[in-house]
Amino acid sequence: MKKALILVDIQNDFCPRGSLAVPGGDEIIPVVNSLGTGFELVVATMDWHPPGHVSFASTHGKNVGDTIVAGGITQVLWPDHCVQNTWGARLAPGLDQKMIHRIFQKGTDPEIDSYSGFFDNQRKKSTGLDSYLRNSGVNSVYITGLATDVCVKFTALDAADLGFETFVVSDGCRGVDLNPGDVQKAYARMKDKGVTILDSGEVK
Ligand code: VGL
Ligand code: ZN
Repeated sequence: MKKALILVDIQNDFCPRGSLAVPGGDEIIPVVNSLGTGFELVVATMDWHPPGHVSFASTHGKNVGDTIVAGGITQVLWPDHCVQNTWGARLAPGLDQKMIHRIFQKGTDPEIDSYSGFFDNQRKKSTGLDSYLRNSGVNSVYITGLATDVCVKFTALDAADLGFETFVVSDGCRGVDLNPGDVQKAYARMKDKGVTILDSGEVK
């Protein structure tokens, strides 16, 4: 049994002063830092968009929260966020970066968004996270990060689909709740998929 800790998008733009601030996003940092000490393998994903990305409302002259169809799938439009090589895209300063063995960038294709840390939303390309975990002998993954109802959710659903025993550490996550109830629905959907939701105190 080898386990890995996955840190999803713990970046400035998802923390309180960021452009897509997740309420209480920075509160997960001490939880994640202390959790990391119990893991042999820690990986991180980073939302890493080029300017003018398809997921930005500004790219289309539309409002945040509007939807468009792009590449045959529905795309929710967000404020500009996690633009490559900007402050907002950096990992949150309080995060203990020494524990991170490898970083996987996602959302780099200007035309395709990527919520999951494993695949883009059209499932065309892999980030390499799946093969990295497999080659490292990992069979169970513990997921933390931002945001519960977006990237954490899709990362957990893909992990379960790929056959990893999948845990989401709830006090190591915070959600956007763009529509109130999204976080609750996300947890219900993850549980349906066989994902275990637990508290950091329960991680063995
Ligand atoms: C995310 C919205 C847009 C996330 C990324 O990391 O949860 N949410 N891009
Ligand atoms: Zn994004």
